[in-house]
Amino acid sequence: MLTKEHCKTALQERLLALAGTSLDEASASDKYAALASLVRDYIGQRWVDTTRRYDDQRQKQVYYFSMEFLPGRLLDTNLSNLGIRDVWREALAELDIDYTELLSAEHDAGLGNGGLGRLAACFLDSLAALGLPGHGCGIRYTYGLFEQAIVDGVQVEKPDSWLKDLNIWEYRKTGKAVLVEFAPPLGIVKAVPYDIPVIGFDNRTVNTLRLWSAEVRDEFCVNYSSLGPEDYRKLLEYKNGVEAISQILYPDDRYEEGRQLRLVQEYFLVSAGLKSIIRHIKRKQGSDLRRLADQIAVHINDTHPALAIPELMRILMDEEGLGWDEAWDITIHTISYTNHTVLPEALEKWPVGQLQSLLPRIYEIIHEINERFCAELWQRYPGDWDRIAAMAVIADGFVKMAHLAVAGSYSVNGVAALHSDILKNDLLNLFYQHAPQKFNNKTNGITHRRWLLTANPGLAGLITGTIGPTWLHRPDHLTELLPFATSTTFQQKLAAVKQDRKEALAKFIFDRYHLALDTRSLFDIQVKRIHAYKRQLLNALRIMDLYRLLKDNPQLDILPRTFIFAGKAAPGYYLAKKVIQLIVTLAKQINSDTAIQDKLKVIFLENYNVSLAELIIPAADISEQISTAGKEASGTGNMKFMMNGAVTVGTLDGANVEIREAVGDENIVIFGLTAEEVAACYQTGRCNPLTVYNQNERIRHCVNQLIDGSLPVIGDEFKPLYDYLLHPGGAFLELQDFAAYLEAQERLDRLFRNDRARWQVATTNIAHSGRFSSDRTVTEYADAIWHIRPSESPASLI
Ligand code: 26V
Repeated sequence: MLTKEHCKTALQERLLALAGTSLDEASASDKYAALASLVRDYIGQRWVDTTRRYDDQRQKQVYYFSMEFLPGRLLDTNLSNLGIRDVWREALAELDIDYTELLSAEHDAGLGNGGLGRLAACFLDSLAALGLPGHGCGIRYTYGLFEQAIVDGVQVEKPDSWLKDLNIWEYRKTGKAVLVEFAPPLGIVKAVPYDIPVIGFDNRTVNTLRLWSAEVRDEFCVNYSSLGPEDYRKLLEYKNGVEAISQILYPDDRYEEGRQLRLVQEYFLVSAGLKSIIRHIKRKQGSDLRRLADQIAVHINDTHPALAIPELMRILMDEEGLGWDEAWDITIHTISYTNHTVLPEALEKWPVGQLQSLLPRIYEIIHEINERFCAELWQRYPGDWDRIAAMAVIADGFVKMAHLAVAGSYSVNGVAALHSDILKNDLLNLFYQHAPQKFNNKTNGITHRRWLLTANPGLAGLITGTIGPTWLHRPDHLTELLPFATSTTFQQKLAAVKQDRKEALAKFIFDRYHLALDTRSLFDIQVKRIHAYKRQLLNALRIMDLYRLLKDNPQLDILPRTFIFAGKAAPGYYLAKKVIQLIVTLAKQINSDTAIQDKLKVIFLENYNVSLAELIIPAADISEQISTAGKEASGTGNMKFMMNGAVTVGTLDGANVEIREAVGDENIVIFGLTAEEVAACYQTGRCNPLTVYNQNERIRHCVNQLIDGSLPVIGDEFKPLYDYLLHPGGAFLELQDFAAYLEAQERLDRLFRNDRARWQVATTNIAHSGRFSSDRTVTEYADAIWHIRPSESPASLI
């Protein structure tokens, strides 16, 4: 049993040993490093035991292959999962150490762009919490997603050198390196794994996130004496080329044709990952791989790791000597695939020539997969050339990665019910007709431990104080809060928690931006990547509308609102950057205008990442989830907000549909065109934004502000946004949904005037958020796709 006294002595000893410093002299990062290194001590034995248990029991294990993992900071979660967070907090307090400040010394692990990478991190947390044998496999990028700053109103990108100080959570496993082979000039590259422990909540499970780093081979440069100056240059060039593989995360969540380094990264990940898994299996369970699909499951997070399919074929045939049919049977029973987007610009396809010259053998195998697949289709649909061409893995000079992923896997899933339906009925309809049994839905989830327990300890405490602690293991038990939705005492406590979080966010904003917020105003928040389809522009337009109404009538009776935005734009995404510039411009104009009596404030917070999300989301009154219906595959921010008692205003898109189903119509504010209506709009070309613009004066006024000199910018800065909005068929139906959005905002205004109703809605949302815990999601994957079981029964939990 760890006591406060133990903690205090241990920390001081560790500070001496690690930093050679006493407590009074130690910096926040010294203290962070000392505490984190103690946590390493605590988990070592459990990690070894977990690995041994899986091996001894010959547990089937799942490997989650993903180009992105976005875990954020780990110290707080690790302490919490180990059950020693409270004792450490108290010990630190007695030593006069500010816990929050100590936590801030950790650099976010930001190895992902957004939802897809964060989902992978939530899944790892849930796998470990459920005692399930499941591990992550990714790339150890030297630079994570860029840091965003706003300079003169526009986004600038700075490198995120998250490894410049020691990364305390990783264990370099030199002895477990493998070789990955490319065609010359790249040739053979060494892949070195760095393992990060993934600690289960309140159990003894410690799983592994294995991140691969690219290095030159040891044998590479041998004979120094014979090297001339030219050779040195070449050597250096080669070394840089190899190391570039794991240098940067692509900061774009859209596909750009033929990015060679990206393809190199994708193959590097899958080849290193599969080789190390197979080596492990052979070592522990013998060299016969014919039962591989019963021993492991390999899940590919979108198509980015889809080369796992031909790579597994290659290993089984070329290295293990199996024939095609046997190898194929194993492969398509081992690999499962999740699709995360229907946007055409995010669907990967690689030029044949490029794949062929970088990975000749892999291309040969893909070619054969395509031949056999097309032959199978020909049997089934004789003469139907159009269908076969539309389904082929190789077509028009490209390898279509989604087609490869579907053809080479036994399970294909979408990430929310609506999205999975769109896959079946639209994007992958021909594949669905061909193999309906492969298709299924797994609605996303988020870990309630990070997004409620550690991000919002006040709310977690209130919940436990009200219904007891079972929700921590069983988030579905949060529904026990429902009877308290109308309780005055509970409502008052909930209001106090929300107020406290709003004040914490306001303090951060004041310290950082010198902007004072009215914490009694409604915090109306949209935080996520900046994308046209997510329609931050629609949000900005209604702020422009509201501002104009207030200017015309300063006595207008509205509830004061604070509009908070955050999110990164891909560096090459011109329009997204313009949207940021517009929001920053609005902030400048509105925040300094005394005529509106502080009724509105706007702020764009820089560098949205996991840690900032943990500060922002608990402070939200209103959660903006306003994408064009049918475009947001699921969304996961929507779940984080509801779990923290915010009211959603949203379209019937992604998981919003299921959130509405869970909470009921009266506890969410839905507006706008449905996915079907949107599809019809695009198909018939009936939805011309100009029609709306010409017919609706209020909207016209609003859009005109972009070009008529009302905004404090010089020149035509926002003409591109104006053109975008009015371009027939080009936009994401911002104007078509505008009136409905304004009406939805009025509904919200009415709701928030009624205190009792508003806290009832908030409580109801929290109570139903258990359904959106990733524990539920991961359990569904484990049961229906991976067929893995927990290795310890709940009874044996510590
Ligand atoms: C696409 C690409 C294309 C190739 C270049 C690199 C790259 C990197 C990222 C992506 C984005 C994949 C799509 C994605 O992030 N989808 C989001 O997944 C979330 C988790 O399922 C889901 O909640 C969001 O709705 C969905 O947009």
